[in-house]
Amino acid sequence: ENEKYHWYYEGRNGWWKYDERSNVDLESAFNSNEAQCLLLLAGTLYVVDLQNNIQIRRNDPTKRRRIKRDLTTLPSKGIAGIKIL
Ligand code: V3L
Repeated sequence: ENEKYHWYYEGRNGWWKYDERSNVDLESAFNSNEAQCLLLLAGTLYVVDLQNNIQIRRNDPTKRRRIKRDLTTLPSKGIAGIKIL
């Protein structure tokens, strides 16, 4: 699909796009007005808090990142840790 919006998580100096599967889950949770969305990212469980726009590692809540839903055309570092060259 060519969706207008995508979900992003914060990197060191810019934003990464979520992988497509996670993006679908986040869109679904967002459109259903759910408070949270649970994601399995590279074998690690994260809670995405959609009210405060943060992603939190479930087994270590000190590990958190800002997230945002923004235009798909936004310049980003890449997708889920895969860099755009
Ligand atoms: N999707 C994919 N990997 C993730 C995600 C996610 N939503 N969240 C965390 N990780 P933490 P720079 C990121 C990875 O938050 O140079 C990037 O994708 C995370 O990967 O402490 O700082 C890059 O691969 C990290 O490797 O739980 O911008 C990498 O950081 C690991 O999970 C470097 O990006 C621990 O993250």
